[in-house]
Amino acid sequence: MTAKGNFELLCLENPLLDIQGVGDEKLLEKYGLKANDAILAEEKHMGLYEDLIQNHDAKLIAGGAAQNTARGAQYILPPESVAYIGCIGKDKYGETLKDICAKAGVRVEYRYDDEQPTGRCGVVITGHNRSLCTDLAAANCYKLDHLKSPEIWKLVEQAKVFYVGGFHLTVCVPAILALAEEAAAKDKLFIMNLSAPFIPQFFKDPLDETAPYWDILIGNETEAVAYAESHNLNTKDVKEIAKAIATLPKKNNKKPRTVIITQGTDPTIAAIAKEGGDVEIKEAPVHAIQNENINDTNGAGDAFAGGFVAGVVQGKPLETSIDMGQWLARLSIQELGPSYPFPVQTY
Ligand code: 26A
Repeated sequence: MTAKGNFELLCLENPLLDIQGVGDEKLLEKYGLKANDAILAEEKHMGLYEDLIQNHDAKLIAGGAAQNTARGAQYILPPESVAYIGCIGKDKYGETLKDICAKAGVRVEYRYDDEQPTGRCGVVITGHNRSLCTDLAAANCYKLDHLKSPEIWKLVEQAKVFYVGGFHLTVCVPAILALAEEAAAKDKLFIMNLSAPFIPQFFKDPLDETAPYWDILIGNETEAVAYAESHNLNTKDVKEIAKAIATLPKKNNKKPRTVIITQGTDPTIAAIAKEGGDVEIKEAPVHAIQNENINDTNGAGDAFAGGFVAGVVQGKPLETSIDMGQWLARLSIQELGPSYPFPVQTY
């Protein structure tokens, strides 16, 4: 008999269908996109999705950052370990997402919106960069009521670790805080991801509201620098930024905070707060992957988070969890979009 999980990990964020195609400088320019960025779509971006499908041989793939992370964690953990919550529309794209998550073994509990279609993310690949342009639609309609419904709240109570994408700060802060409070009250683990530079830049207040609850914060180097800028930390040094975040006031003082900052192929930084205000810094090298083996980097950060969180759920030492993140990111980079290889490989 194979061991089964008990939905220890609960993830919340924005379920999206990725519409991913290979583009060029001209396509980026046409829609005013940066080569490596993640933004919310405005009116001027609405033609991008059809453009990708018609002219760039775009593929439809499951996306949504934390949904990618949920599938990644479940890739490693025993069956029935991971549940995921978000909002989709009553349409074909939504059913596609549901099917892909079911195949990945993730239990999804979507809220279905009556009016909005399932959200989509236009992904423009140029070389090793990816530009993400998201039309949230139904994903923007997640409601606290859904989380608080008896059936879903049971899953919340059952979970031991919560993972929330920072992208959800644009959607439903009360739901994030409800999970954060549950974690703090019952000494569970609350993990957040900074998700994109625009989150600390333009959603600073809701981000800061969640900060006291972060047991673990994950981000990359550009997000860390954006955080430092919006919080006037006067440094671009990733270690200094990680230290500053690690020592922010904390709600649950039984758990010291850890901050993990990835830096592409440069070493991953971990800042671990110690009692008395000290911070320990660790560095973990990335196992580089040969250029010709790279498919695309869409979802690499989500995969890192998936592997890392799986390690955390299994109670592995920090170094091992980081290595599991790097391992899964390396696998995902070799696949099309935020996907993981089949047959399943073991860490
Ligand atoms: C609110 N925004 C902008 C978003 C996203 C997002 N997921 C949630 N909310 N913008 C892009 N993504 C997802 O990020 C993954 C790559 O890291 C994309 O769907 C893509 O799968």
